[in-house]
Amino acid sequence: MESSSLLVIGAGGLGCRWARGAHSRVSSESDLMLVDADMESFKGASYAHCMHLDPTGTEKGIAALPALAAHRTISALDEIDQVLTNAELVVILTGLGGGTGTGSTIELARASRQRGAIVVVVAGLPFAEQSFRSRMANDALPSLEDAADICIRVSLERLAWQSRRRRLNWQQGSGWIEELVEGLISTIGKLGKINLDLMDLKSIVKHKGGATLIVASGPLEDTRKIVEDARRSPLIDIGLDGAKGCLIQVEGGPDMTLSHISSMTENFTSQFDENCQVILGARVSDRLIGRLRVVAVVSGLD
Ligand SMILES: Nc1nc2c(ncn2[C@@H]2O[C@H](COP(=O)(O)OP(=O)(O)OP(=O)(O)O)[C@@H](O)[C@H]2O)c(=O)[nH]1
Ligand SMILES: [Mg+2]
Repeated sequence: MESSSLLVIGAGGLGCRWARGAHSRVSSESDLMLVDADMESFKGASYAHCMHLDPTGTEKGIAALPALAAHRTISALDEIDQVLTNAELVVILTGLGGGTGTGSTIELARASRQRGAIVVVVAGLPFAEQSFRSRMANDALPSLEDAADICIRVSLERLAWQSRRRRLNWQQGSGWIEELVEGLISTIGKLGKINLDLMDLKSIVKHKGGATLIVASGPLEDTRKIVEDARRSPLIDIGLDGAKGCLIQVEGGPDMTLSHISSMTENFTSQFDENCQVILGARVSDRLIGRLRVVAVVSGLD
């Protein structure tokens, strides 16, 4: 797959921070686009396609005005289109509840999809006590879910809580987001032992209902523990039981055998719908000796 067929987009302040972190892990196989009304987000990112949604050049954001951000995104579509032309998979990261990310993400998702790309949105949801931001986020979610193929909600509260529990600061919680994006892009973008590709992802995302993305890893001999971790997603409280679709990639070192792969897959999918469509891929990576990693897109959730 050509590098330009995979595109990571950050929208708004938090989205750009997440996207830069995620892209740094997959920079050789994907492009990066940053969209914001605040120049701060582009500092030191000359390698990225930067879309500055501010005609005056003086703003620090479009607080509380998603509609204005949407309008400015639409006005910039000619330029954005040049980056989207070859994109087959577009991953958009954003934090909902501000003006820029909330307003532009919907338009970016819509435009990418219209041009034939599969669109995965990772959307951070504000803390419940930020009632104004939460309301703005909730108002945007239905259109966003409609515009994207998969919309993965990430509770910022849960992210912060998980980070504290593991004695990381809030910013380090973004490591999980980076791992999700890296997992997705490396699953789709690289050749594996059993290869997965965009057609597989397309057939999984068409199942109706909620969807989520999961990454977990652990020692080769303890697939049960890895599956337990995978089911307890750090990012959002969502049950996987009864899932109707699952694309799963198992990655391990040269010491991984077919029995590791099948034990992992059987464990992971055991609570899913009996007619669940499971698409399996596997990949060997030298840096994973003694370890296994699972990356999964699970769909058709109630
Ligand atoms: N906990 C926490 N939440 C954050 C942080 N930064 C952003 N957020 C959340 O992420 C959401 C989006 O914030 P930003 O990305 O800064 O907003 P934006 O899209 O740039 O929008 P405007 O600046 O208003 O145009 C907000 O609702 C906040 O709840 C942070 O450092 N910590
Ligand atoms: Mg901002």
